[in-house]
Amino acid sequence: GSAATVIERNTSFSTLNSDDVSYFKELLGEKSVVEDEDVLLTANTDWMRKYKGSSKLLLQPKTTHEVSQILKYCNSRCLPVVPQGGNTGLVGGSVPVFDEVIINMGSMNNIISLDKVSGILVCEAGCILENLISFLDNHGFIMPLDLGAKGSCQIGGNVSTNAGGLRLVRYGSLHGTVLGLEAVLANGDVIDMLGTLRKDNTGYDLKHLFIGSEGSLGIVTKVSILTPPKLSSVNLAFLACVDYFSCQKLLVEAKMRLGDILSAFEFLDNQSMDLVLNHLEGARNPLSSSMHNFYVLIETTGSDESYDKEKLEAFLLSSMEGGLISDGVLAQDINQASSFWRIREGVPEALMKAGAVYKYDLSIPVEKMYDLVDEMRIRMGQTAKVIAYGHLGDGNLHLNISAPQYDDKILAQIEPYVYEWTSEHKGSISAEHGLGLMKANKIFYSKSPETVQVMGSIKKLLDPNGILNPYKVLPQSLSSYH
Ligand code: FAD
Ligand code: 2HG
Ligand code: ZN
Repeated sequence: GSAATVIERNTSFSTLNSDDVSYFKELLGEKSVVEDEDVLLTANTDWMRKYKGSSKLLLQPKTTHEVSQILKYCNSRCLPVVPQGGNTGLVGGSVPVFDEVIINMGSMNNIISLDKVSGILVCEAGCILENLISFLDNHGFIMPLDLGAKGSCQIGGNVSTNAGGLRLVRYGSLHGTVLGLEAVLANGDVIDMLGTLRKDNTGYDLKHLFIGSEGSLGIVTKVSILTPPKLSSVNLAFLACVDYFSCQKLLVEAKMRLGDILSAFEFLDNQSMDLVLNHLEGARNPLSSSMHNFYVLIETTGSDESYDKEKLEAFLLSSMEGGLISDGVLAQDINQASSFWRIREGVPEALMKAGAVYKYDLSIPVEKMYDLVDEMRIRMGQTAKVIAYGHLGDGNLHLNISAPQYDDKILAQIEPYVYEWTSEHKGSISAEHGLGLMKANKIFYSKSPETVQVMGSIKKLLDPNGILNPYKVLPQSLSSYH
C-alpha cells in the first residue's frame, strides 16, 4: 500500500566499493564524503517517509567542477546517482530506490550576482528558496515563486521539478522566469546555458529540457532567474464560499476585476480546514463561524496602497452582495497575513500528522475539478478522508486521501480510477510535483506514446548508461536500457 510499484535493480549498474569511496575522498576531501548512518538514513528517506532507499554514500560537491568529476567517474563505473536538493519532493524522486549514490547540492549555495537594473539573479543550485527570498527582499526584489517548503527546498530542486506554487498565477512558470542554467551531463560535460537575456532565439532552447526533468537528464548547478520588483502594497483576504461553483465564479470575477493586481488565488475545502485545525498547533479559523464549505485566499500585490485596498474592498463587497462569498476578512497586518497563509500552506504538514496519505497533484479544467472530489468521497466511503485544496487560479487540484494507515485495498479504490478520470477530462496527472518514482509508469495517462518515445531518445542521448536518477520519470521499459 505505500510505494507499491515493484522494481528490480538494474543489473548493468555496478556496486560501490572502497576504491570508489577513496576516489571521492581524494576528489572532494574527507568532509564532503558522508558515510554516517544517521545522515544517510535521513537522506534515504523522503519528506512523507513513504519512500526509502539504501544508499551507503552521500557526496557534497562545492563546485561545478566537482559535480563534473563525480559524474564522469560514476558514468565510467556505471554507478547510479540521485541528485538531491532539499528533499521536499512529494513523488519519491529525491531519494534512492536502491543503493544509488546521493549527490547533495546543499554546499553549492552561493549567490553569484544580482543585476539591480534588470532584476536578474544568478546563483548556485543549492541556494535555499527562503534565503533567496530574504536576500532579494533586502534589495527590493522578490522571487517569482513561493511555496510552503521554502525553508528547505533549493532553487535547483525547484527548477528540476518545475515547481509551481503560490505565485504562478501572477508570474508564470519557471519556463518563463528562468533565463539560463548551467547543467552537468551524465558524462561530466558542463553545459553552459547560463544566459541572462530576456530574448535569445539562437537555436534550440535546451535549458527547458532541464526545467522539470527531475534530475534525469543532468545536474543543475547554476540558475539565472528573472525576479520582479518588490511592490509596496500587498493585501490578503480570507474568504468563505457556500459551494464550489461560487469559488469558480469568484475566480473568473477576480481575474476580470483584480487582474492587474491579483497575485494568488488559492482554495481549500472544509475537510482541509478541519484537518489543519485538528493537527496544527495554534491554527484557528480566521472566520467566526466554522460552518463554511469552501475557503478562498485572494492576494493582491500592487504599488498603490490606497488604490489597491479600495479596489479589493469594492470587489469583496460586491461579491458579498452578489452571494459569491458568504463571509470574509482582510488581513490587518503582516502577522495576520502569515496566519492566513499558515492555514493554506499547512495542509501538507497536517496531512502528515493525520496518518497515511495518498497524494494526487492534478491539472483539471476548473469547471470539472470538484466533480472528481465528490466522486472520490463516494468511492472511499468511510474508509478514508478526501481532502481537496490547491492552486485554483492555475486549475491545479491537490487531492489527498488520508487514512489511518497504508492499505492496498484503499490504494485499489483510488488507482487507476483517479488517473483514468483525469486523462478522460484531458487533465494532467502531475501538475507541479513531477512524476518521480510514484508516477514514472503512469506517464501515458498524460502523454502520447510517440511523445514518450522522443523523451526516451533524449534520455538515451544525454545519459546513455541511465545513471541519472534511475527508475524515475520515464517508464521502466524506457529508462533501464542496457
Ligand atoms: P528535492 O526534493 O531534493 O528533489 C526533487 C527532484 O529534483 C528530484 O527528482 C531530484 O533528483 C531533483 N533535483 C533536486 N536538485 C537537483 C539539481 N540541482 N539538479 C538536478 N536535479 C535535482 N511543489 C510545488 O510545485 N508547489 C508547491 O506549492 C509546493 N509546496 C510544497 C509544500 C510542502 C510543505 C512540501 C513538503 C513540498 C511542496 N512542494 C511544492 C513540492 C517540493 O517542495 C517542490 O517540488 C520543490 O521544488 C522540491 O525542491 P527540493 O530542493 O526539495 O528538491
Ligand atoms: C501545496 O500546494 C503543495 O501545498 C503540496 O504543492 C500539495 O501535499 C500536497 O498535496
Ligand atoms: Zn501545490
